[in-house]
Amino acid sequence: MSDVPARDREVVAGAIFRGGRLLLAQRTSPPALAGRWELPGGKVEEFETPQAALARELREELAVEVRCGARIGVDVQLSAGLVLRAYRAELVSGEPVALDHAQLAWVDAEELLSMDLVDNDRAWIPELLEELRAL
Ligand code: 9L3
Ligand code: MG
Repeated sequence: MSDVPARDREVVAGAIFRGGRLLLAQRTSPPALAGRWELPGGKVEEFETPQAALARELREELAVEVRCGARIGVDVQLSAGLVLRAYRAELVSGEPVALDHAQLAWVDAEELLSMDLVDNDRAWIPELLEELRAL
């Protein structure tokens, strides 16, 4: 046993803005989250940076290349040892397609408020709205 507390494992999610809209993706799993909308992303692997993980996840899930930008919104504790963080993601190449989700949607500020977002991602609504309304 070590006296050093383990760092939280991180789940990264990407906020892609374009033309005054934000990209949301509709989950297919687990059953409790299927049908609900999220910022796409996933777990950071061991020895991987959050930035590299975001690029890998969005490549796997959306078939795009992104540049990971600044953090946006608060840290969301998912469970003991697992923390969810959102980052801005700038599209470098490719057009997002739903490889892992049911469908994608580009939403404006009003539409964001009407989407059935997963509970964890609702924590970021203030910053996402602020950004959308400034665009
Ligand atoms: N999660 C929540 N909001 C998000 C993302 C990308 C992920 N925007 C949660 C759902 C799962 C866990 O994090 O419980 C791991 O995500 P994934 O690998 O199933 O996408
Ligand atoms: Mg995912």
